[in-house]
Amino acid sequence: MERVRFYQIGSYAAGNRLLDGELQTVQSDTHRTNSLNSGHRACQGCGEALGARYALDAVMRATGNQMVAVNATGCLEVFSTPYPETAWQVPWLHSLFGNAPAVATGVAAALKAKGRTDVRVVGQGGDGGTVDIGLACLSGMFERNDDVLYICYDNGGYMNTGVQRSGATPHGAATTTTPAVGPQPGNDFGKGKNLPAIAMAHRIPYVATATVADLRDLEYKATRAMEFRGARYLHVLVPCPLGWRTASNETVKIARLATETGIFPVFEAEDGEVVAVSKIRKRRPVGDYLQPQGRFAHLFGATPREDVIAKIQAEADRNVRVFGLTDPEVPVHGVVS
Ligand SMILES: Cc1ncc(C[n+]2csc(CCOP(=O)(O)OP(=O)(O)O)c2C)c(N)n1
Ligand code: SF4
Repeated sequence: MERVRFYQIGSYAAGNRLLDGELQTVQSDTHRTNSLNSGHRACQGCGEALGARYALDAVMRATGNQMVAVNATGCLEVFSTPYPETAWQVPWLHSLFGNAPAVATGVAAALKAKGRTDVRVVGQGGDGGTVDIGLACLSGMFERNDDVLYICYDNGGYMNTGVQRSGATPHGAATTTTPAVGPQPGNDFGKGKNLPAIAMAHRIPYVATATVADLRDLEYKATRAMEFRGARYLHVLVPCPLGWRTASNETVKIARLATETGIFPVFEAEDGEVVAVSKIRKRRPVGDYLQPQGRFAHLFGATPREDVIAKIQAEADRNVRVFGLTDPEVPVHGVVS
């Protein structure tokens, strides 16, 4: 007898239709935009493709389909728009690698000048485009409090051009520019940027983090962001099977391990202050997250690098302490189980 298969587990797409309309997820709506349509050329299991579709579909619903997206150069742009084709079913622009926040600002300004404040603007890009080359434009967008939601899809490297290190590459990870050689293999400790913290320091109305492990939470945060006017920032952890050297069917599992270990804190902040965090119900050691990833394989060889793993554990411990990820006193938004 053939085993019954349950498709879309965890996507809240099918069974969710039984709920009241108000409570239904965006993906359960058969009339949703499907902003990033099938036929694009992302790798199998690409977290960025998954995250972008959920985020933009949610924005489309929140705005009554009145939205323009501006994309930085990177995988999301390249795999979705091989000329003359496009997988986007929303108004979408691409200009350069580093100027997406500035172009998004310009689109918002033009819409305002035309009196079209009903049309909302989303800027988006990978972590290289956002935390490195695009940071000046993004900081300006934050400082001016321009009416744009900017979404960073963080896969921890410049994946489109061959897995080079970015300012968001995790410490100890091997990339093509931080190889696993020498006494301190992989990406240097003590370097890099925490962009959600930088965004919060601008005291913009809304900053949030999310992962593709909790797609309902991602939909919620994209929707919530559209309730604010002014600059908003959403930082989404999106595993990349190619660059992380993970199995393509483990993208969601790996993202979940990032949250369960405390490596990636999931929270919301308003006007620079944390207002909600996703709690970790059962905490796991960072090794559970690191070991399935080829980019950390050098830490688990014949002589495991316990010293490096301990440093990464200390970073996770700090996140848990700073965000109160296991502390019942800190306000709860969701639960990471
Ligand atoms: C000014 C400029 N420098 C370099 C490039 C080449 N380039 C295109 S995409 C890319 C990497 C994008 O990385 P990231 O923003 O992290 O997005 P990902 O591909 O990882 O999603 C680079 C370096 C470019 N297009 N423009
Ligand atoms: S390289 Fe990574 S980010 Fe790019 S399409 Fe493949 S899985 Fe997605």
